[in-house]
Amino acid sequence: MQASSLAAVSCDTKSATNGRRWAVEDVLALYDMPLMDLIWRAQEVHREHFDPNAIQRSTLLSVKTGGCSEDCSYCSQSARYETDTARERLMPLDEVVAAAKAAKDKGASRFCMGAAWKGPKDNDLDRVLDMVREVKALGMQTCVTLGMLKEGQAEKLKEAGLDYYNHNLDTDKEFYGQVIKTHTHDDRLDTLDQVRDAGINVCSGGIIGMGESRKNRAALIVQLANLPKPPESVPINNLVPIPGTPLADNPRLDPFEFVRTIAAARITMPTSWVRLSAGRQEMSDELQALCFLAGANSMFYGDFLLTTGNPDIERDDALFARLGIKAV
Ligand code: SAM
Ligand code: DTB
Ligand code: SF4
Repeated sequence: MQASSLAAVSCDTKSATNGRRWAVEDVLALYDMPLMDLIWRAQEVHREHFDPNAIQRSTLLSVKTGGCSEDCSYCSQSARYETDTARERLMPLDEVVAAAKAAKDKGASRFCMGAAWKGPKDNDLDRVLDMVREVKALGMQTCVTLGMLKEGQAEKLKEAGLDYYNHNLDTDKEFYGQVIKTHTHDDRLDTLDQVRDAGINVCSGGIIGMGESRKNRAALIVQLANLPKPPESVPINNLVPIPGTPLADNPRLDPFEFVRTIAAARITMPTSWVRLSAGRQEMSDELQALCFLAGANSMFYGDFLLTTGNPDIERDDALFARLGIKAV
């Protein structure tokens, strides 16, 4: 490795294993590296732990859409903003299972069911448990994102066969209150503890491009990497601007800053799957390839995310073929 521009960064690749505590300054130093050096460093870490030509694919389904009590400034599903997203009840089980089967047939290995709740009521959770059992029975990995959990709910999800619970920290604790006022960063951490204690894999990441500073982005990465155990899966979402929400007209982030964030996640969480998440539809194939080079090795696969679009399957399949990437 050419040491010159890398020397300023205090940890070396070999010691960047899970268990290390990161400081915001360490991660800011990663962000400050020349992009080519940063990507090289991320590649080194990536290749130590993963096949660099394999990408995991999850398909998302919004099983309960809109009407959410929370005020997350980016979200199409908050009842507080006038968006184009129509409110829908919890989907019937057979429709969810049919969607999961279709996703499996198209080549997704995990099915992720999302609900626009602050958290699930016990009777709603019972219906989601049936969904988890039936999707698991198809031979797929299961994931749900249902908001904040109450005591005992994570254990029920584990018993039903849940593999992953997605619950993002979303942004730096310092910036959180500027984006969301109806719950706190500590509330999010509390649910992550419950998920971890129940023995479910943790999927937690964030959104960038919401007007946060680079320091806020570095702090988010640090807060994820310094969890007692880093999340097994780390989604990095680029803000999808939703008309009607407070962030609708937010200035777009420099795409290279997105790539840097992926690289920082890869380097600080070497054994985690880093997911190139929302915002892919607006990205060129070349930008996505740069994200994979920076260490992203998982993505959402299917024409829709929750309420917004995702690249269609044909485009993704063609991209994988052009890059020589295999799906896992
Ligand atoms: N209500 C649950 C919660 O907040 O955890 C689950 C659903 S919520 C829509 C899941 C995640 O989607 C959020 O944590 C956020 O990271 C992401 N998300 C929502 N709207 C987004 C947007 N407009 N752009 C990018 N990511 C978004
Ligand atoms: C995650 O981090 N991103 C996904 C999933 N977890 C649930 C959701 C992205 C939502 C993008 C906006 C929408 O489609 O509503
Ligand atoms: Fe509700 Fe989740 Fe959207 Fe926040 S991000 S408004 S909690 S659905």
